[in-house]
Amino acid sequence: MNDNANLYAALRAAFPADLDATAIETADGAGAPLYYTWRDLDRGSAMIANLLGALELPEGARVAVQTDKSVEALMLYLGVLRAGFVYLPLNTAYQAGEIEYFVGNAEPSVVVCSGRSFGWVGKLCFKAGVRHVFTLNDDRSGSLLERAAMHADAQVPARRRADDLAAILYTSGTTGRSKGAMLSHGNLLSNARVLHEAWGWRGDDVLIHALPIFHVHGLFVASHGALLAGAKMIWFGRFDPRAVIAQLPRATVFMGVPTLYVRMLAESALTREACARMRLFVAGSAPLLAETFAAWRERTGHTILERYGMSETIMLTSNPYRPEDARRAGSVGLPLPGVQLRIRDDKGVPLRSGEIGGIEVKGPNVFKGYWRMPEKTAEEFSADLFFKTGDVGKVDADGYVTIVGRSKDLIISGGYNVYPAEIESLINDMPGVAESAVVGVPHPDFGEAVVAVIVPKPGAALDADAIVAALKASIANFKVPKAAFVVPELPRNTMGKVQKNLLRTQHERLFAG
Ligand code: MCA
Ligand code: AMP
Repeated sequence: MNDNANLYAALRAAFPADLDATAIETADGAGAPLYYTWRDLDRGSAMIANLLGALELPEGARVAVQTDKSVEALMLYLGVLRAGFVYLPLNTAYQAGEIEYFVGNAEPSVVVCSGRSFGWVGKLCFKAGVRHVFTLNDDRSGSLLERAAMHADAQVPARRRADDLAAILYTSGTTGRSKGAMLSHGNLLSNARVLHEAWGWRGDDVLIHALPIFHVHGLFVASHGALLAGAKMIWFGRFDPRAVIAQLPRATVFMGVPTLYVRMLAESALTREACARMRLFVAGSAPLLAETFAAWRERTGHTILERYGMSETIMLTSNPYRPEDARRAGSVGLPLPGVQLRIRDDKGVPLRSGEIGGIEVKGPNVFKGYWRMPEKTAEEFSADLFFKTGDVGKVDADGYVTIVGRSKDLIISGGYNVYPAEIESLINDMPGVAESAVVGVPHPDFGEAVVAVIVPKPGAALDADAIVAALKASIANFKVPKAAFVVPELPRNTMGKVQKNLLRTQHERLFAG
């Protein structure tokens, strides 16, 4: 069996000897905590794998999942890996238009959604030819578990090669429509092993898991970290700063996007005593402000370890674990072992240390390409097969990487990515709109907030609030502009290109104070 590169086989091999020890303890919800043992994870994921195995799905079938966070949803992920199919997680905020695109593009054989969205998800899936639609709720109900319960609770992980596809994560990459980043079992396992070493994971660690499990940060970095260490997780269905702080005295590791740290700092219960047992706070997915880094150190005595990654690459760089004072505010640290990282200008000329240019990377963690988009894939790799991240940065003489901006037109709000082009095209299609520009401006809670600037057609009277309300009805809530303005025209340069930098400057104090 040891030549099976199925990621689940490696995770399972790391489970502790005592399978009756607690693997996951739930920490929110009205009721008492639930305790899941390692045996529960193994048996639950086996039953789901056996159910999927019995559906006679084609090789490489995609299983798309849009469910609330629950331990059973994690078992579903593990079950898909075990069965050797391809896991496709979807943000719970996505609405019909967004899901329709993903289903049409990925052509999943199985879709799992929550019971409350079955009406519309089921309808669009059956229309698109999806054969199996199951439900899974965060209270252990739904047709997925009912059906899985009829299957055996033991299963041998399907034989997979390191290069075989394990997951597809939709991201907009540098431009255009959402693209499915194809990650292999080998991509995921090699990165998890590197982080295991780099961050000193131990069997007696206790991870507070408070991130969603439909993106790299919560699904791979956090869950794989704990599973591969055989370490316990305290599991939050949703982030609640007070409830998380109440669990800190029992924990050793926490991971969050910067917004989570900002919200915890706003609570007086966050103290040195509360963090006495903690050994590691990790931040990423969006820039951590130097002031948050400093305030956290001041309040808790701990230095946040910032790292940098992407859906296409999983984790790329990390500040040092030891010594703690080698972690730098404003830097994402050093390339992880096995990752080659270079800075080049827009003509492909390599730059020296301290010079600013495009960040390009290569390594066993870098994805296989975009799902069914060979041209897009080719565009985003250099001739010598470095992936062009679309992030702009520099590397200091001592190897520390700093991200100074993005060449891709991307807004990161509370750790979620928003592509201005998507929002602009929806606004531009509304009656009376001539054109629009969507920009990100500083926001104290979300880091960046989405702002729309809209130009009416001659003679049209536009209501900015009505435009925002219409967007709210059709797209994921985190993409909806926090403010919108109707203006007579957009600022343009002599080439006729919209000067978004001027709009950003104009609105940079909108959410200040
Ligand atoms: C919620 N809202 C937001 C966001 N989240 N607005 C802008 N940006 C957001 N991220 C709005 C909703 O639209 C709603 O507005 C109101 O806030 C309350 O919604 P609710 O769902 O209750 O919000 P919340 O529970 O407080 O969520 C905030 C959050 C969440 C906990 C910060 O956004 C979150 O979990 N973010 C983490 C994202 C993440 O895991 N990213 C990792 C990506 P209204 O009331 O007007 O409707 S992986 C990645 O990037 C790479 C690979 C990496 O390096 O890790
Ligand atoms: P995603 O498409 O969700 O994988 O988001 C990846 C992008 O998030 C990267 O290309 C960066 O722009 C950004 N990102 C991730 N981690 C950091 C970080 N620590 N600092 C700044 N930006 C980050």
